[in-house]
Amino acid sequence: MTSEASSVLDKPATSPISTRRHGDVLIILSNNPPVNALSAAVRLGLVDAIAQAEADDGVNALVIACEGQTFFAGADITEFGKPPQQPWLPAVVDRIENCSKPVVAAIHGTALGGGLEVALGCHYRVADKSARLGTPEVKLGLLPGAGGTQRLPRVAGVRKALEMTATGSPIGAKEAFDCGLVDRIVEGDLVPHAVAFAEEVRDVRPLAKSSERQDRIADVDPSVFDDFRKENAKRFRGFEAPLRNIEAVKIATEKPYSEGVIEERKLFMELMGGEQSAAQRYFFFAERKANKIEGLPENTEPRPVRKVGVIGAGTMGGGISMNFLSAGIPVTIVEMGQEALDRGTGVMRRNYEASAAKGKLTAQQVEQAMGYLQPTLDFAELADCDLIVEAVYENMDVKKEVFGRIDKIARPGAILASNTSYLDIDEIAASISRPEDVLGMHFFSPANIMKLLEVVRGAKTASDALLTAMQLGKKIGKVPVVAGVCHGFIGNRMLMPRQIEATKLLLEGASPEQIDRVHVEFGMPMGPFRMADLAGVDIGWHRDPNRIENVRDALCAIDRWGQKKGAGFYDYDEKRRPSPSPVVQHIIEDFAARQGVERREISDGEIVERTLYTMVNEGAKILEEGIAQRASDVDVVWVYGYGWPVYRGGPMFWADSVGLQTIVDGLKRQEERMKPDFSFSKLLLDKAENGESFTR
Ligand code: 3H9
Repeated sequence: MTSEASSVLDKPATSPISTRRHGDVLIILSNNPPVNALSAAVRLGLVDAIAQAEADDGVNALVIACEGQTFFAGADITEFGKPPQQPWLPAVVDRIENCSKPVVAAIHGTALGGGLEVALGCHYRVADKSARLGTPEVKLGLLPGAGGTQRLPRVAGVRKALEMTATGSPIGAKEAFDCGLVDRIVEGDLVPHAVAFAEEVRDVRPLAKSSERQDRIADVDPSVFDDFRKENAKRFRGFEAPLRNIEAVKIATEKPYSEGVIEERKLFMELMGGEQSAAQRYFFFAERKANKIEGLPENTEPRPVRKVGVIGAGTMGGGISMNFLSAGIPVTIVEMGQEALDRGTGVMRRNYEASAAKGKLTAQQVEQAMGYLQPTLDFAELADCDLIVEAVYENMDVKKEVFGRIDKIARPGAILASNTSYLDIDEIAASISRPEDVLGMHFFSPANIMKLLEVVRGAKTASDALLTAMQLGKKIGKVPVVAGVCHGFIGNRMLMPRQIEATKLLLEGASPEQIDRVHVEFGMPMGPFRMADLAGVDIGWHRDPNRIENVRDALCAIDRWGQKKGAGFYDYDEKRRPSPSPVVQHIIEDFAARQGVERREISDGEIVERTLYTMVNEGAKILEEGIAQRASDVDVVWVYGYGWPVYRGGPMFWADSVGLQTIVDGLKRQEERMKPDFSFSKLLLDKAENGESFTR
């Protein structure tokens, strides 16, 4: 290995790695904020420190620990795709494992990915009781590529290694201890505990090398791999990386370590070079970028939010409240009548209890969350709230009336938010005396579960109000994205062209099943018609069964309101399984005949062009108009709000993969059929013509 030579040549002036002695234990400390990613300088420093320990007869054991918020959170993702820099992480981990003196990892925060692999290279692992350990590479479309797929099953067992690598979910210190991944859990000052542990094991030989262990991988029933794949088939649908992780762990049980790591590397490089990992790595940074507000004046400070008011205890109001309650923020929830209030709070309690039944919460946590809730019929009780979220009926007059009431009650400086999905925030703001305090907080249903939060910035929204809503969103576990004011903001606005074209395609000859299948094969959780049935075909219906202007009206008029009625675009059996409906087919054909639409065979390709390419076009308009701050924000909205497959990055990243000229060509092919509903985004045309892209 050339690393020792390069350590002399390339050593940075200030290394993130430092060492200090405690008796005969050498403590190697990393300080590479924010997350101690294993960048080149860290890797180099580690190798040098190991060499220093080997050369020093006064050192009998080593501790590797990190300063700051966390143990190594993985390889440095910003280095991916750039020319590799020596020493490579796999070699660093091998160097640690082959150290002739015992090495103890002292883990706090999160030991993730390459960080866990470093810990697995150590001969022992001591963890703080709040530490979390995991291999999230799969979420980047990768697998642990520094020996992790081969060492982890040898240390933690095959089943645990499968779960950790293929799902990417981290485990807590206790679970890690129970499966053998951690040797000791400690509380309080971590490094002194790790040093004490190192002193205990300094003379133990042979050294416990993870790569040499056989006990956990011997006699493994080979059916475990297929079973695991089947159990998780739905979760892994469309993704390449989970399957490669399973394959790599299986190899660990079939081949010697030295061969296993070669296979692991091959699989890692294949994934790294693939489009899915590129999309997932892009998305990792897109999600983090979304939290950054463009043009925010320097020194903007968030307003304190100690108490939240929610108006409306319906499905949305209840779900919204739960987010704050779960984060320990008291909520005053207001309703018009006692019955609606009781029903709403009852649903919230039942939702919490259902989570407790699944083991996600303790009974005590349920009571604690519900204890933060103050239900009331009295609007005046909102007076001491720092943020008030309105979640009433989606109608401008109703919203204005509610805002008018809040205006009279809310304390000065309180942020006044509307949960509207479509309506004009500026119009609402203009109707009260303090437009600077008004913004949109558009939660997605079910609001206690869906991660997306569109924070809508009105023309007069104060910077500090916007910052507060964004930070609060993060605090309650959401992924907040800034959106400008327009009909439907980012997400729902892009849904509209899809819906218009999907409905037209029905009349022209496609079936709901065909259109839905194309979307599911693309990777969406469901197609537009299954989604309509789930959400309710009657949403937004004018409620007049004699006024039939489109297929949707016709379905509503005969009570086909979707899953809740057992019939919508599909028929549903008692287990809510859908089947094609001859009635619907008849309605569609009847409408086509009445409107003189000639029916023909529709290709899957046309469906993609008319429903997905049009979304890209709308996304481009959204960018052009400044409704979204950046293309990657559009992608974050669609991945978190509508289940766009993350392995395709989001609509704008996907458009770049397809090629913008190809998108434009496809739209031109369909332009005549889509008129008058369709018009081109100038930004899309310009970018395509200049060979540019949205996200790369
Ligand atoms: C790997 O290890 C491959 C190996 O198996 C094989 C190699 C051969 N690199 O999330 P936050 C940045 S793959 C570079 O907001 P939190 C992040 O972009 C890696 N940068 O903080 C952000 O920057 P900015 C496997 C990284 O407290 C800042 O740190 N590991 C990395 O909410 C703060 O991040 C993972 O996938 C990184 N690895 O959460 C773990 N990680 O401030 C990924 C973070 O400029 N990381 N940054 O926007 C995480 O899951 C979370 O960051 C963590 C902290 C839980 C650690």
